Amino acid sequence: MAITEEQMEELLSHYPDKVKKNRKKHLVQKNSAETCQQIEANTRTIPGIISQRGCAYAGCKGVVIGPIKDMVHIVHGPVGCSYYAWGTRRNKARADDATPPEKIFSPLCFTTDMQESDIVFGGDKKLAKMIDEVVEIFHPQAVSICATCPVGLIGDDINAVARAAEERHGIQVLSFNCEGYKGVSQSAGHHIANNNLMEHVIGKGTTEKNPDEYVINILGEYNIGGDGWELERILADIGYTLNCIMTGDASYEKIRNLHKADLNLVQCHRSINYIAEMMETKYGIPWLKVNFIGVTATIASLREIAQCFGNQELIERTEIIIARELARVTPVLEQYKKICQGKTAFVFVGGSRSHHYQALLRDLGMDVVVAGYEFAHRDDYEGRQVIPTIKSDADSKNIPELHLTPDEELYQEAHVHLKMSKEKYEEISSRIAFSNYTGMIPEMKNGEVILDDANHHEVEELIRMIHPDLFFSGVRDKYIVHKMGIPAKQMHSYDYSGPYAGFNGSLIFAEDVANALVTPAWKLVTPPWEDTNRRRSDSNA
Ligand code: CFM
Repeated sequence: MAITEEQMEELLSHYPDKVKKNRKKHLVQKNSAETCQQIEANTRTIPGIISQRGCAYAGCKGVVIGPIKDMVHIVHGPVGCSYYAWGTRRNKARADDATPPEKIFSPLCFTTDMQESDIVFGGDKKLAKMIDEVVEIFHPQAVSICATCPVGLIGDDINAVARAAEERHGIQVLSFNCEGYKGVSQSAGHHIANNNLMEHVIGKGTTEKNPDEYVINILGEYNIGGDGWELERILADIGYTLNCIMTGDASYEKIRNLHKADLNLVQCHRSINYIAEMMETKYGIPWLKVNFIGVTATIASLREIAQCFGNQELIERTEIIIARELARVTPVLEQYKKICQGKTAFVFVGGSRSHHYQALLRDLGMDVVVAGYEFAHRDDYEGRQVIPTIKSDADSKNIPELHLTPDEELYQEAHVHLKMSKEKYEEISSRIAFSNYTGMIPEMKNGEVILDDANHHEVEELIRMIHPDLFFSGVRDKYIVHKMGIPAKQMHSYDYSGPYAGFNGSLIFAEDVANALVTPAWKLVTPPWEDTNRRRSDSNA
């Protein structure tokens, strides 16, 4: 059910003129007749509007750094920044040959718990003492320090503290100046984390190349609800060596050896595209955008990966695994599809899932009538070809771009990484789009709405106008939508469910969605727009 032009107008009509003008640029209705529709993104949220975004610290510590399991991640700041970011993302980790259970620190919460006296007299001594304690008690492989807002305001030199601690303890201590205000959203924190890891960790492991044949990394996969483990299962069955999933269930040593892969797969483009790009410049490793959410998308990605290596045996093995998995999941999915077919969804998540989950919802016969991102950039909506045209403002200039050059020892051309002739690589590149992402908008259907940096008002109005059958978003708006009589699924941590990736993930997702659609609970709720008594009392108030 497409939304009308009048409804779009009504949605914005509540704003003062200046705000209306601004928000209009963040709201696009898909028009298939236009080849490249532009949206405004990654700009500062209008003060006073409560949006769904997080902060730079959330993107650095919470998203990219936090899942590295055998490092201790110290949050330098008041206790709330650490406590409220603790464990909520469900990035799972488990022990393995290299990481015994006592070396898994990612579920724990470490903070300097800055007090007023630290703000007045400086918190650096407290931080240094805490690193000493952490090393003595936990013996981590490495330590990270993530700064929250007050640290930047009072000017604690966390880099100097980190350097001194490295000398005292002989392990790496990484410092991230990811103060919450460093950007317009958590996206700034991704970039800060990417830069620091690239400069100081990646490539510092052994320099020998992995001798296995098809060595891959998955970048931007954080093992939420165990997603990464399902991908590991499928890829290992096909015959790939998974060098590292970054950073879901990753160890420090694996990140140091990230450069040992032949090919980088990029799942979440938003949070990790900087590393994919920088590794291509420095090591020559090609990267491929994939999507492992949904059966159709997973199959298409698996076929593309096999094509990248151009090996017939690998291509055949891929088909065998696809056939095996399809035989198992299709009959079950068909049953769920009977419930889901024709239903509509509104998907509003961070910076990549609103695109990825459209593939899975389409598998189930559902339409996504509104899709939006909290903090994506224009390239995530429109495709990477727009990157040179994106205007950088004061906020985006806040984070330095690293200018890397090819590594003298480790750089190899892409065809050498993929173990093929230059001619063959060129032939494959004409079919496979390496180093590219086409974005979300091109895949959406006419009339569907694309929404950037939504706020509560817009979410509520859109829900009221289009009455989707399901709402996928975060915990901040989930309960409001519940109260409007519509089931809402938490798409960041999957509530308590998952994995949702790959073949097994599709089954679990389909079951969760079907359950949400058929549960009678929603029929027992009277949505406010249908409750005439309530309407009257509201207007009397
Ligand atoms: Fe990438 Fe993510 Fe996402 Fe993201 Fe996030 Fe997340 Fe997300 Mo929550 S890295 S952009 S900063 S896919 S935590 S695992 S679900 S907002 S859409």
